[in-house]
Amino acid sequence: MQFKQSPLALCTGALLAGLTLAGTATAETSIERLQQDAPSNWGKWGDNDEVGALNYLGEAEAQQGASAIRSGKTFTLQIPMTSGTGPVFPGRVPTLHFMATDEGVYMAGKAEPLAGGVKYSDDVAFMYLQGTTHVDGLAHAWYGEQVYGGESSKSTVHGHSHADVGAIGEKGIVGRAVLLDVGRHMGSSDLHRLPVDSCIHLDDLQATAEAQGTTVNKRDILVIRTGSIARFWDEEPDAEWSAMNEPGLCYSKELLEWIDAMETPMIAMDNIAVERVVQEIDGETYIIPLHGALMRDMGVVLSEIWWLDDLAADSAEDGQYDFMLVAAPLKMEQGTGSPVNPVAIK
Ligand code: UVW
Repeated sequence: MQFKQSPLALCTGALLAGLTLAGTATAETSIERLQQDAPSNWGKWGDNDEVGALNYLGEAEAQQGASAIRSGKTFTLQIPMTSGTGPVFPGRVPTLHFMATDEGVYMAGKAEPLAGGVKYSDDVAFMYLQGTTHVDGLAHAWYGEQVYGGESSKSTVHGHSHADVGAIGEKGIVGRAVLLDVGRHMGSSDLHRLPVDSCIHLDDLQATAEAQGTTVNKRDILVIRTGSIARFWDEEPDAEWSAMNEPGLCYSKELLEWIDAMETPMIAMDNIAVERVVQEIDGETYIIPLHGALMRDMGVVLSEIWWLDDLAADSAEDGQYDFMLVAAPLKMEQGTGSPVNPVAIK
């Protein structure tokens, strides 16, 4: 499976499709049929809600997070932003970083030091907002003609007027998180990685928690490690690996029902899409079906491309898999997603 069009071309195509379909009924899609009896949180937090399951995180949950702090050790969980390179979803390009002002500009006589002699540098970045470790706004993925909460998918045109990432930036993400190191529990014995093409199911999460001695509480943020994203920095890159065959969660009704019952506010992972990008369900091929189920229907916030290897190595050593998580996406108004550098405090 390959993406042959750029997202911009896809966007234009979608707009054209929208124009030609105006006024005509749209055929029911496979995901619409699949999700008919699946959990939905539309309306649970009011008609205009834009942050979904993050509503589960309040003052009590922030205190739960603080109670998980034992040593005070901190870990930053963003990958490095290196100009022109980095793991991104197919069709996106990594961040490009340019210097606008530096010593070279002064040397060329194109800028003068400020009065008194101070000089300064400036820079500019061109970036997909999902081009590094990021949090997705709830309207970032949808199916049919409605985004999270039932708002029209036309609310995404020219910027999200509903459920943008700015709403999540406004709220912030603070709570108790648990690391489920599936890569260590079920993966290779040296790098503790899941093989390509692995599907993570609910029983894998539960077995990992049990092996770690970790209790997953209601309203915990789930941080799931596959070991996958680290392959990008291997000295000898794994030719087998691509975004399309990365290990990730796989769709099942049991998984959705467990996440619903656990009141999970957010799922963060060290892969490109949280889930296996391409999945076979009941003999049909789906691409990112959990984005439809979790994000659009349940309002569960998804966050990807996390750097978890240092935190995981430390947790394997001290046996502490719960921690306080603080993550503040940018208040990018109308944005689909935002870069984030989450901080775990143990
Ligand atoms: C897609 O998977 C399309 O987007 P994201 O990486 O933000 O989830």
